[in-house]
Amino acid sequence: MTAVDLEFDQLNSTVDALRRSISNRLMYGVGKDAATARPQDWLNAAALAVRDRLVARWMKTTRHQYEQDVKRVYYLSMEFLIGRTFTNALLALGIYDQMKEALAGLGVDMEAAAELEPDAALGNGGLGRLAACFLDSMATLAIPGFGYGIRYEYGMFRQKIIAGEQVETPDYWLRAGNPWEFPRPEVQYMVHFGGRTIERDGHVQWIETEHVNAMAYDTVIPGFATSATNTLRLWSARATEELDLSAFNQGDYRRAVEAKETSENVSRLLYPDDSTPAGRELRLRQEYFFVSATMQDLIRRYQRTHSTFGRFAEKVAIHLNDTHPVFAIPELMRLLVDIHHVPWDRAWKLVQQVFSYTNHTLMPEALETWDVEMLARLLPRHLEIIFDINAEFLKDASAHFGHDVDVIRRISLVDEYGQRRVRMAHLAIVASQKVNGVSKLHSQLMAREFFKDFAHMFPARFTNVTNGITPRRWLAQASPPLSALIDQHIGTHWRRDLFELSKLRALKSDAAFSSEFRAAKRRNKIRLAHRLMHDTGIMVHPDALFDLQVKRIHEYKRQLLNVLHVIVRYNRIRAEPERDWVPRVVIFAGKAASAYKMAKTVIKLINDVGEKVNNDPLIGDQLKVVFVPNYGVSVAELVIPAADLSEQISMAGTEASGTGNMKLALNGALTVGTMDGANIEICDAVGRDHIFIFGHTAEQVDDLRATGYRPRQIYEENAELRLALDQIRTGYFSPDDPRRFSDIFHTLVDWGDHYMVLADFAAFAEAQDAVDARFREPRQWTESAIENVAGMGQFSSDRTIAEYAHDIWHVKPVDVS
Ligand code: GPQ
Repeated sequence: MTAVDLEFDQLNSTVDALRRSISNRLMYGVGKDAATARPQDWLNAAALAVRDRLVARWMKTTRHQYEQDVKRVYYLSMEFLIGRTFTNALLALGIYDQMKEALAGLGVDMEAAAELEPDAALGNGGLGRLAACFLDSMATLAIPGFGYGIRYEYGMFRQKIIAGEQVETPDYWLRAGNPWEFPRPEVQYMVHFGGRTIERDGHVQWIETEHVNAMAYDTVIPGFATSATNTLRLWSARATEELDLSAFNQGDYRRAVEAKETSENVSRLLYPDDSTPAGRELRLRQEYFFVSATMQDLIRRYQRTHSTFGRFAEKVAIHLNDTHPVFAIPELMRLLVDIHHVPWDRAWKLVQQVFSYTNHTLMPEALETWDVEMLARLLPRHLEIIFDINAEFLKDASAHFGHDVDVIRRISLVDEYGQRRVRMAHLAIVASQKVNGVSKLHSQLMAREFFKDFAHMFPARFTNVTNGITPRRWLAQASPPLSALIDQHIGTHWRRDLFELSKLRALKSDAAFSSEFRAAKRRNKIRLAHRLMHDTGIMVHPDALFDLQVKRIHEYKRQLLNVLHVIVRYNRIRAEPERDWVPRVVIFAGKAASAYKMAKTVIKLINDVGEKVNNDPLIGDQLKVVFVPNYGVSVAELVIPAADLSEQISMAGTEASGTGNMKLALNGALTVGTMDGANIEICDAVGRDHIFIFGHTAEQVDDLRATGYRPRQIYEENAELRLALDQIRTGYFSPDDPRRFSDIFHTLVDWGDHYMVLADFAAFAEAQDAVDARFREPRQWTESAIENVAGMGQFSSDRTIAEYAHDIWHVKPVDVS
């Protein structure tokens, strides 16, 4: 920042200046006066005052980007799981304390008001939250980037737990208005569907289509302690004609409105499926809708300063966050070839230079494919383009592999087994200059197993970029007590350089530091205990070990393994209630996809087990089981800082990376985990002595499957496990409906136990015994916790983004000084 900017910023950051701004914004922005304002109005007024201060930086960054004609990154994602913005923006601007005082002067409790802000929950889980962390890091590192996505009117559903079951309610997050966004009615693009193609004058035309407009909404993304910002541009569907006038004139008002409603449905709601493709027509429309608008927008931006496409690849990098935005590839081809009349070969070269793709899962059932017939109906021109790309690709592949029909069938962009389907991951790989996985193990499995034919053809294309998380939200904002303690000892710079945390290692045996460290954790546990009491009526003791498994409910993540251990522990305590057990609070949180029956049954089982355990007078405080409803970014910010133990227990080879594992370790929780995803790198970073690793490795999983896995044998041989499973099967936890959980039993014992829960059970229980033993030694435990925090440097999303910028996008920070 220049001296003048700094002075301007400082003037605007005083308590007085803020108080004046808030009063102004309340009056002229919200339209209320102090006498009638409700807390929500004050929050909106304060948010507008903050936004005003961001806008000055935003304009400046945009101007510098334009003047320096920088290369920009376009980060395309169907999901951005942002959470709340208010506190985050205050911390980024360095005006948290001033704002608190200004609001107090107006009679408003800032922390209470901040709780009224709804989460922007435009995502399902890890993938969407990763995109949000990336926006934060791109802005902080001054990487010229745009996030592009969909402005869903309804975000991730709200989860209520009623009688132990998940009940979904709609999340109309825009109800009270959204002070962070700027509608851009002047930025609209038409998006076409349906119709057919013809050839005229040597060019293909796509005709007789229906259409909908995509209108832009922009949100400023502040960088932390820098004047650099970025933009998140989300598209909202607008009917191309307000009303179908012919219907209207014929007196059919209902039909006139209906057509408008239908076309605007495309941005109405987020599909609540995590790692499972929805495969529905509306989903396909959503995917195409947002990438078409985005490609048109970025071409227009490029053409403002360039008259030919000669420098396109020097100025543009387009990143595909999983396969959901992959229609951007044929759409860019269509725009270049059909609209801008670039010859096919040249257009294809450009495409291959600008795109890059991140894969986020290898589970076969999670890989996205689209039915050829549906594509022919909805996107006929794109299907032709995909076929043409495929024809050329298969020629190259034959040249590479010789005429090996098996290989050709495996790698074709079109799956010809049964009903023909386009394989979106294959299209992404063929069109991208770089393809990456999200942890070392995941990237290895990708190149050596799942996409090995592609890796053989294009060895230089495959790479790894391990995920990361933003320390601003996940430590500075989520845990004020721990951040303040760290600041006192090593200064505040860790927020921008997380490797600074390694300095904490020198303090790990310092008795005074350790006891303050424990006190910080305890404050976070008390904060959570109050909320649990309030929300669930369950009383927990802050001195107990807080054991967290918080993530989407999925069989591969193995919440069932955790529940089985809880039941075994319960039985053990009941058998010897007088022994001095390590008291535990086992906390679960997470949503189940609305159509995922087994995941919903797991939620019910957790709640039924909790009901039994929590009300058993023999157990008392030695064991509590809590299901925290409506897991999302804000709930995560509350529960993660309170964790002692982090459960990362997916079957090895299934969790691409995980990012909750990083957030929990950063907050001083010890991990009990399998050698899966980023757990392996966390293990290396914190040291084998400070993490509890158990279970089959990915390789051992494969071997076990190859030699014949027999879960029933394990059931028969392990008495404790057998008792727990029999209790589930016979209704011990569900006396009102004894057969409620019989499918869970059979899935594990008789139907193959696909995720090898029983195979890892004994090792898991042993690891949990080691956890208890360590927890009995508070000094040792705290030392390990400090080692965890100290080792998290490499898991900052700043490191991740620096790698993408340097190795994949080839973009440099913009100079904003
Ligand atoms: N992930 Cl494919 C999602 O959250 N949703 C998805 O649709 C897919 C992946 C997760 C993945 O399961 C985690 O292991 C990763 O840490 C996360 O993406 C971010 O890469």
